[in-house]
Amino acid sequence: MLLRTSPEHPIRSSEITPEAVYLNRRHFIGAAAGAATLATAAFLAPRILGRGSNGGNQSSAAAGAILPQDRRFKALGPDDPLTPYDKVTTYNNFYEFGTGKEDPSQNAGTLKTDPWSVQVDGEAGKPGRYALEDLLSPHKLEDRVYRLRCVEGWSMVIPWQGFPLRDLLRRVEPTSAARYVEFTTLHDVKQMPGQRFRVLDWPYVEGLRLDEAMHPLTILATGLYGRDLPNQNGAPLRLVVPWKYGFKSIKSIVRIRLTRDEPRTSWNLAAPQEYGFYANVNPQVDHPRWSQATERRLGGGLLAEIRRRPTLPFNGYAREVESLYSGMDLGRYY
Ligand SMILES: Nc1nc2c(c(=O)[nH]1)N[C@H]1C(S)=C(S)[C@@H](COP(=O)(O)O)O[C@H]1N2
Ligand SMILES: [Mo]
Repeated sequence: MLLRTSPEHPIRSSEITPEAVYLNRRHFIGAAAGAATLATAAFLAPRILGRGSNGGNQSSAAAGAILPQDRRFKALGPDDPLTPYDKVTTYNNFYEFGTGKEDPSQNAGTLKTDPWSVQVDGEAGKPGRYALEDLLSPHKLEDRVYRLRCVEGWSMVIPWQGFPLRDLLRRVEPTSAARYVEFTTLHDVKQMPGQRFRVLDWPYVEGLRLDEAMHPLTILATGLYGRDLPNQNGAPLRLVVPWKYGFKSIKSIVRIRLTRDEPRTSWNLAAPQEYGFYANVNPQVDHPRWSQATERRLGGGLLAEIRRRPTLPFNGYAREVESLYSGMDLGRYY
């Protein structure tokens, strides 16, 4: 997703707050924020879902020990093996923690995911600020194995835990004027040191048309491989839209707003010729600077990584979603 102008590695490790300093600061911030939400927390205590703490440097060895991945989660098919937990959690884009693929796993420990709340508002009958536990408690988490295809040409197959976004949207009762949904990531330079660098206009914002948001494939995810989301993967709550390029799957969401107009989205604002609002995976529409016809599957063994495979229309989910776009010129609405 690099822009022409962005530096390769904007965050040098020397610029990151030493751990002891930020731990202290975090304690202080945590205490203040804690007081404000104490009443809600006490009220919701019986319904809390037992989230663990989400360290950015979760040990993948431990995850393997707890979850023999081949037993619990099935690959999509012989051609679509699961991407191992190690790879899923150490090769990421999350520019709030740096633009290198390994930066998020190394730097995302500063993100504090508990307590967390999400503002749901705009064209909704029941707007409000929901504590995360309150937002999640009515919804049953399901396992969903999805392909995720980055616009940069790599892809993974990931077992997510989450629930359909539409379950939440129905609960907040979209008004008849609602036509789009806008999502916003946390904006806090202290927790997200990459936001000191103007590689994007922070906070990260994404959007969907309401019918895309209501599609049963669109989920809000809280975990992967049966564990809480690691910070680098968008803890505590992220979107997954498997037929669109990865940048639509916005991480660490603090606001969900129903709107009348098409939301302005971060990558579209940064480089409108390169990243459209729709961003449906489409092997026939090239990125202006490279082809989108093939991809490199991560975690399918060395050979699979070297030998590129054809990218499928709508990332392989055409049967399920192409009717959403009937009559639209997908070359124009890229
Ligand atoms: N807030 C935020 N969300 C984000 C990004 C980001 O930089 N910031 N990167 C996006 C991109 S480009 C991709 S490919 C996916 C990567 O998701 P993953 O970490 O689960 O592999 O996250 C998306 N969501
Ligand atoms: Mo991406």
